Amino acid sequence: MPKSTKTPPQPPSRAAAKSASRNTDSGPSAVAGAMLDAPSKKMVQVQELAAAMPQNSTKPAEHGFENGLSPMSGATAKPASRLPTGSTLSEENTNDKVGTVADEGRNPLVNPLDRVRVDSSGQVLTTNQGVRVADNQNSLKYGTRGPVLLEDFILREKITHFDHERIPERIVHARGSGAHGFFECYEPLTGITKAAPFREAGKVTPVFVRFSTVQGERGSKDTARDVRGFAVKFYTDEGNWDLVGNNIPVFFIQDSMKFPDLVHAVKPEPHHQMPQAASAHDTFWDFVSLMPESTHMLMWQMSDRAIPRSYATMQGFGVHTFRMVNDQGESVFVKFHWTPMAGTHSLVWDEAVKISGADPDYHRRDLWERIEAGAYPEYELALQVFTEEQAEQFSFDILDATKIVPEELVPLRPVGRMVLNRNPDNFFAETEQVAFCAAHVVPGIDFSNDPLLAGRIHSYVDTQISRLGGPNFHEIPINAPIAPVHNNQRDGFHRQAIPRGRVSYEPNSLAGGCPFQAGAMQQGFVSVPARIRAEDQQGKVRAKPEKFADHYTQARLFFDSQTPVEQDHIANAFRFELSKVTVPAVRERMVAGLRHVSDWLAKKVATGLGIDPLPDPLSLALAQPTPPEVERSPALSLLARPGNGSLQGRKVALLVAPGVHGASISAVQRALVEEGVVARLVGTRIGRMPTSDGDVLDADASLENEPGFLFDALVLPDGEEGVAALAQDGHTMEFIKDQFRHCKTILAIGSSHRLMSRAGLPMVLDKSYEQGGSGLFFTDSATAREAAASFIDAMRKHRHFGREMDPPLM
Ligand code: HDE
Repeated sequence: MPKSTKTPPQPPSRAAAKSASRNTDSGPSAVAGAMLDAPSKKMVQVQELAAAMPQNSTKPAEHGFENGLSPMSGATAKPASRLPTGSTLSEENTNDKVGTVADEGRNPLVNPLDRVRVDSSGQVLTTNQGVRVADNQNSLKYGTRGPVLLEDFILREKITHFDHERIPERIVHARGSGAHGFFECYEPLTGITKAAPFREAGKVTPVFVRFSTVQGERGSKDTARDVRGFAVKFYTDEGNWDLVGNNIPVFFIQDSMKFPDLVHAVKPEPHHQMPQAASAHDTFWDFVSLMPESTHMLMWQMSDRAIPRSYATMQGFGVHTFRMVNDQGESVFVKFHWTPMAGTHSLVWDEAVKISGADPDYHRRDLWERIEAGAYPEYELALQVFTEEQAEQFSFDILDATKIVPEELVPLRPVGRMVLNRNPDNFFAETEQVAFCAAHVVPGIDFSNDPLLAGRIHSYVDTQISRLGGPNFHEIPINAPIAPVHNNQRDGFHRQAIPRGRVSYEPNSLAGGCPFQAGAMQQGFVSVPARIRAEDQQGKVRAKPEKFADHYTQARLFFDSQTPVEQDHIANAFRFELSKVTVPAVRERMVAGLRHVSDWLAKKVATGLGIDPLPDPLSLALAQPTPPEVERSPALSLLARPGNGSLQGRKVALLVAPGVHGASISAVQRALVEEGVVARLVGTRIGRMPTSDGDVLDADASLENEPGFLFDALVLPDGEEGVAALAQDGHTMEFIKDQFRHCKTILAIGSSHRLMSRAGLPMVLDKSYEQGGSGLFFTDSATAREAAASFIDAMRKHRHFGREMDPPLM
């Protein structure tokens, strides 16, 4: 063999190494040895780090089905020091702005919000550049009466910022309110899921929750008849999990292909932008009456579920079937249910309409005030867990979002509680900028093949890009996870992270392979290799499974499971909504569809709309659906969940005027406050007023500014002079009538029974009402405190529907 003439690379001389280490292009063939100073040390260590990964050792493992089930962790190499992975040697030059060198493995964007919370107490006003503003009253002018100068950078900065203070509102769910809180797990669920929040008993995970309406714009009323969003962001220690649900467990449509159509139909009509925050218009009913799969959802939407009393008294649902996955990779199907500890409690329609005028912020205010008062809204999370094999036996398809899994078929398993105990500091920064996303899942939670869910997995990230101005919305503090974030995504509008180093790709050797893929062993997210049933026909198709064509069985189940009062309310809601429709054919088509739910319902609605004779039922997409497992589910009634009896956060009006009897009204107020009730003295005017027994009461609300329908119950005072003053004020009569009409608990002390008669209550003299069976109580001043106890107990029933009349007599 001929002797090689090639000379092995020689380490450079000290001078050559020093020189080479200062270049950013080209370089010598060998860099070992001569470590004189930081640049040459860095050059040497970069070479060592790169050499430690001579090839992409995990490349072969990227192939094959098995790897898909359990991907490998990425290869890493440890640098000799922090030098080779840094962007710049000048990082040691710190100052007040750049701060210090990044701590190893740190990403402060995922730290608590403290780092961005601002408190201006005792601080001087500045511009956005931190320049102190000497005069915040005047623009810069040429003389006191001269023209304003373009040079006024302070004015221009202020106005420019103001010009851009609004961002596009959410296309749906624009109107909403949020709160921080926590989720606490009752017991480890590791048998079914490895998801971080369910790993151990007592484990606490921070959450941010946003409740919303769907149809109305950002400034619209809270008490519209509408579905409520119930979106929970869990900041788990393994990443953010968003359970973006609603307060109704089913949806209008079965495939995301129809979502833009649904939303276009329900939103204000495009030509005149009316009506705001209402589904009671032509295009909505035209669409849904042509989409029989929406019938089940319509039953819920026409029920009192769609007009909750408070966010604290409504249920929440994940809607779709999801999967849970354990450490062994075994998966089960799961449905998520939130149940309010305070019980479910709704408004009645007449009340909702009036509230929307007097207090469009009714739910927002209620949520805020409850939290400020320490009456924290609390919900229990329960799961319905079932296997793929069980699901295949069900009479309905679990991938169909217009179907529930009845509790009688798969019981609820309580797994934890959520408490909302912290109001945001800033509505815009937190509630408006929070970006929920149905695609945000963590290891242990996975999707089913629900075709509605699939569209959502795409939609939410996409919408944030235009709403929040680019792809970096995850860095907005409210959206940033508490779990570490390290990846090679870079740049884009409003980027905040300042990544150290020059590596923004993977595989790499120049950052020692970091950040490296976690693989299955280090809690990386691995999708469940969802099974496709052998008997299902394979191939790409645009079609629905057969059971999706059963449009009415569960609509019937829901309707038949309601109490008579609730059935009446549903019929009345259909009547109201359809009466607003201007096209008779649309009304008739809807009534024809209702015939498949209940002929009683169809007839009642038709009568209310003057439709006679009853139209023939619509033709069926599936003539003989599989018989259902369950035909009645009492759990579907709102009245089935009275809650823990707590009255915290409920509002009671105690009417006052100069000359009322002070001691008795104060005694009742004390009893109410002890229950956590917000008991307000509502006067003929606000302010102090003398009582007949020599005391002074201070009314903090007036009959004018807080009308009767804003309160959950009413107390009328004793005292001749005071009662006479109240009787002179027409507001008092409206107050009493609304309280009566809305079936609320009323306590009349002493001579105030005269106010009830004057208001025209028909049954005041009927002794049976004295028993409190209908929530009306009469007492003397001397026994007011004892009567308060019965009054409070009756309030726990929320309402006394025995008094309800349609149409109302007054
Ligand atoms: Fe949404 N939905 N949605 N949705 N949704 C949005 O995301 C969408 C659906 C729900 O408080 C949008 O950030 C599609 C069902 C809530 O910020 C958007 C489809 C359920 C919220 C979007 C659905 C929901 C949204 C608008 C059919 C109950 C408010 C702004 C495939 C399980 C979250 C935004 C918050 C918001 C798309 C259907 C719940 C456009 C395409 C079903 C609670 O991405």
